[in-house]
Amino acid sequence: MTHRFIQTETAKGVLHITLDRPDVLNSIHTPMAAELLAALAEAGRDPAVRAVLLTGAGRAFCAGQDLAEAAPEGGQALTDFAAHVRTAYNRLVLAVRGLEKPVVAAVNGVAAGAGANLALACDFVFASSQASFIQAFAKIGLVPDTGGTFVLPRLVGMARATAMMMLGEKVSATQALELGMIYRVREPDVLLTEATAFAESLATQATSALGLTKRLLTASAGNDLAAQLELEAELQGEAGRSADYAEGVAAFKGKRAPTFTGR
Ligand code: T3D
Repeated sequence: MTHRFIQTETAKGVLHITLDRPDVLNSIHTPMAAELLAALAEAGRDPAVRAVLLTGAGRAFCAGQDLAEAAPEGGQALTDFAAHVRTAYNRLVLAVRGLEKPVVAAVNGVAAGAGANLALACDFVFASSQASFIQAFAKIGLVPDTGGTFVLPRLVGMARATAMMMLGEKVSATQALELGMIYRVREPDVLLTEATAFAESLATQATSALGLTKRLLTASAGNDLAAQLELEAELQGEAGRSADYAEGVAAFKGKRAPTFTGR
């Protein structure tokens, strides 16, 4: 599939998605959101894809909503933000969280507004030591979206999330790591290589079990203990019927490394 505003390539089981509007710091407009949604849907359908790596072209990861689309000079502004958020950002977050394959973000530079929260929706966030995270919404009179008010308090606690979201201050990659917002910080020259190697390694693991694990972790936010225990039992039943479970146990007994197929 050809795209105009993202690049995609599959190699070694990893779908690489690069947000590709570097002149506007990969800010998201409607056509880019549609391409990203289509790529994530395809990742779910394609058994050859066993992990996804999301990054940005140029010096930024993503500056959030394209403000030239939202409020164009002399043009037609977006008037119904609620509808826009529902059709673009809500769907993107649900696509990332609903994709039962690991999604790794390689945050190569600034991640602002919806761009920051898109990164935080991913399963693993690698960030360049030059990267930063900005809950930019309050600075332009908007509220946080793209799942930020759900994810960020769970990652860093309510007090810090409130400060980030009400003050809109820049959080460096190092601070983000210390606060438990992200998984790894790497120097800019090795970020993509290391995040790619990590995603390729994930793509050799028991993909269906990782996908079910993701479903459990996502569900845990809304379940009570009894419901979560029941879901664990149900999904363990599913995992126990997988080819990867049979292979994992055979490999353990044979004292060899497993060769998982993802099924
Ligand atoms: O619409 C709805 O449905 C509501 C949903 C909203 C979701 C959201 O994401 S709201 C938040 C939107 N994003 C922002 O408010 C961030 C705006 N950008 C910035 O604050 C800064 O650009 C950054 C802190 C991210 C980076 O600063 P800096 O100094 O490194 O770069 P810069 O010079 O500001 O930007 C470089 C270029 O990118 C510049 O264009 P130019 O002057 O070279 O032609 C700038 O206008 C452009 N750019 C940056 N961010 C955006 C953008 N263009 C359009 N939309 C952007 N979000």
